[in-house]
Amino acid sequence: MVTSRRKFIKISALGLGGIATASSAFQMFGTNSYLDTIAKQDIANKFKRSATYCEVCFWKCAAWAFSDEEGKIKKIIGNDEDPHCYGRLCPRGTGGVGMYADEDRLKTPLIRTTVDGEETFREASWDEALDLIATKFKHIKDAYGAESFALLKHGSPGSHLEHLFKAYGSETIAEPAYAQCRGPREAGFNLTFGSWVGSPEPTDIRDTKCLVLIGSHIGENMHNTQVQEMSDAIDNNATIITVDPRFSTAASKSNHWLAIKPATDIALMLAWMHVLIEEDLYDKEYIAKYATGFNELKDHVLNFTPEWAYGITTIKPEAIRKTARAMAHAAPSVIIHPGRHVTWYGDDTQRARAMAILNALLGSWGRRGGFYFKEKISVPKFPHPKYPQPKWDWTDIGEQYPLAEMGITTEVMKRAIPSKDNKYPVKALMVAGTNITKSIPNKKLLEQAMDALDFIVVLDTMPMDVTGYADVVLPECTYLERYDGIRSSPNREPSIAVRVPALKPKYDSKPGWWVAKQIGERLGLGDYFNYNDFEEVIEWQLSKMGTSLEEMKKIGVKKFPRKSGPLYLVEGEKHEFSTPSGKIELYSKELKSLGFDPLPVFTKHPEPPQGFYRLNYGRSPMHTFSRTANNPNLNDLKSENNLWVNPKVARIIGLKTGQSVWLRNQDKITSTFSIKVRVTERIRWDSVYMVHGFGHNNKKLTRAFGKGINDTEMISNVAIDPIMGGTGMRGNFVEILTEDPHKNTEI
Ligand SMILES: Nc1nc2c(c(=O)[nH]1)N[C@H]1C(S)=C(S)[C@@H](COP(=O)(O)OP(=O)(O)OC[C@H]3O[C@@H](n4cnc5c(=O)[nH]c(N)nc54)[C@H](O)[C@@H]3O)O[C@H]1N2
Ligand SMILES: Nc1nc2c(c(=O)[nH]1)N[C@H]1C(S)=C(S)[C@@H](COP(=O)(O)OP(=O)(O)OC[C@H]3O[C@@H](n4cnc5c(=O)[nH]c(N)nc54)[C@H](O)[C@@H]3O)O[C@H]1N2
Ligand code: SF4
Ligand SMILES: [Mo]
Repeated sequence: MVTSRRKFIKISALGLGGIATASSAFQMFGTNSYLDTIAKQDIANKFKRSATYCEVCFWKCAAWAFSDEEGKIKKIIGNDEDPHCYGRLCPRGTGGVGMYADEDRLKTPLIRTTVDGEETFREASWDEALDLIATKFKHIKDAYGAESFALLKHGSPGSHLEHLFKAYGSETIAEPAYAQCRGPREAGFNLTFGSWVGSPEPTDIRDTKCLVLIGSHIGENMHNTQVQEMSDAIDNNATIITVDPRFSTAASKSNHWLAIKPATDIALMLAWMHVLIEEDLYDKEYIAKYATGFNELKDHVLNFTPEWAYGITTIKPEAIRKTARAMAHAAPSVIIHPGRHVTWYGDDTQRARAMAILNALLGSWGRRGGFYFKEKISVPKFPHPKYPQPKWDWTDIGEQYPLAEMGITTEVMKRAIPSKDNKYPVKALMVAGTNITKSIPNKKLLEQAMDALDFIVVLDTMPMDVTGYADVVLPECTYLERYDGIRSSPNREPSIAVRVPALKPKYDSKPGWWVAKQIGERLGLGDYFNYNDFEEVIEWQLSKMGTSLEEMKKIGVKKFPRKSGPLYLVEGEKHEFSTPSGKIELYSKELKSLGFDPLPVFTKHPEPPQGFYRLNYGRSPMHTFSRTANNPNLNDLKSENNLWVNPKVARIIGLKTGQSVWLRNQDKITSTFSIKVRVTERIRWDSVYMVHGFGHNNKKLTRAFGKGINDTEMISNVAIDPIMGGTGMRGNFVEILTEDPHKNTEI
């Protein structure tokens, strides 16, 4: 279906629910910069400000935390100089203070114990907890080798613990942000352009004339500057094309909404390639100069006509032709957005390849309004002895997946399950800053692994679900109460940002760097932690970078001039891509030699059986994964998720908006909690949709416990990407239960 903005307004008048939220998501950053400035100056005059960068999600916007004389945080505001936020935080960043204020926070170290035959936690001192952890580290090393102690991590605490693990001799390290998130797109773009997309994505949305979002739901996915730049691009009359089975916020802002049948995107993209080539719309000069494998691609897509794709995708041939022409018209200022959470159906690296190839045909990589060449400044390493060489590491664990470039969480967990031929046994686990029971699918695998592990230690700020599996729980203070590593990220121009504590750690919580150092020292690894305070590390690094902590405390963000060359390809100059051929590889000999399709191929994926609906999930603008559900400020804005159900389905089952239902999936897994229905045209009849991150099952999360359904619980069918080991999670089907299946059981 193709919809223009005018038509969209008509549709909303017909009663398509949720439009108010749809448009407001783009306004959540505020639009009146004059008023903003007054408010900012007012606050700046009254309160103490501390430089920080946000940890509510991984966009890491640089911000100022303003506190009063009593040390209370009054407001968190974006740093005007920051290329990650342009002075504006998203609602989650503004609500970050709730992480500090949450009275459910972990307050003291906890150790698992048995009282009257029942397992429970008892409070412990830091010394006792750290001594116990150190004993376990020593035991694992002596009994199995340091490699058998694995680290699953995410975010700032992860990097401190990664240093500890490497010093100790283990690189059995992984994070859900790879195999459950961006891994396939990094593999797909790397194969094609010889470069990862990375974070923040070097999408030149600011100057684009056409933005194509394939499942990428910017506007609900609140990655700050992408939302702001997209909003500007809309104002500048850029063409927005959204391919999504759901009428997303982005779809509501689009000139063309292609309501694709789920799991068929590769077919659509092959047809787009067909049109671009058949109608001679591709960038011939760019392809001749920079690419290889065009003839193979041309032959490959010869029969993939829009008529062929129509039968698969349900998108009309005229709509496919019209959108392909719109892209070509805007080229090279066009972006086929690579997406971010791309582990969908198991052929995800190939879908990413299709996106990369389309960008190449349109000549958008390295062009204004397409993708710019990012640049980052490297932060000097604080001196420490060389890390020991582990006997095996994450690469060996993931050896089955030839193009995995980071650890695969699910493979690490599989290695914890004892079996005769397990060459890489994982015996103990540290979890830092990731709620693996919600972020890694396949609960059965996780539970089996956690049952078998000798020891689990969790470092978190909150009593999240994962803490329930720990032997020792360590309370980290929030990002507002600690120093962390310097944020250096790739962007149009390199920049750095610092995080300085705005407040003293509340309760008996401690920073991640301190925890790593304390464990390290107990293991005789003091040389790797040759400082008293992390402040010293940052101070030393900043001095090497030509600035100082004093200066950074005042400015928060510092930009550096580009050194790597221009932002875009230069007319008439040669450019070598970091691929084996030095060119953009439309046809991948590397994939071919590894036994994979050298060009993307459409494969049919299973469809929901009778009475079942495909489980679709995504983001809420007010929340980040499972980490904010209990945040008092954000919980106030949205306290539970809803199940989006098409009116046709609602009619068949007899559902009404607001009614509570339970779900059961294809493997007979029943949801622990219920969810309230939202009947809406915005979702196709073959799917249901919910926001990820709700349905918490730890009662200690007093606001979030039992609110809504945890999508991860319903994801037991995982389609593994054979190229890089990503876990495709969108092939799960649920039936909707109107009666409480737990009526006679206690949860
Ligand atoms: N079913 C399903 N699974 C998914 C996704 C999905 O949409 N649906 N999304 C996937 C994606 S894209 C990603 S990137 C991953 C994200 O997965 P995770 O990184 O696991 O994200 P969260 O669920 O937010 O868990 C973060 C944990 O860190 C804790 N935390 C927050 N701040 C701090 C801190 O400062 N210090 C410490 N020590 N801990 C802190 C939180 O309390 C929480 O327990 O999940 C993936 N898994
Ligand atoms: N507010 C907020 N923003 C966030 C986050 C957050 O937790 N909260 N997390 C951040 C992170 S780490 C990530 S990785 C990103 C993830 O965000 P994105 O990369 O933008 O999105 P995805 O989760 O891949 O996709 C969600 C969209 O895909 C659609 N979809 C489902 N199936 C299909 C299909 O078969 N084909 C197509 N074309 N579309 C389909 C869904 O309807 C939904 O609109 O968000 C980031 N931004
Ligand atoms: S996008 Fe929002 S939550 Fe993420 S870092 Fe920026 S302000 Fe924080
Ligand atoms: Mo992600």
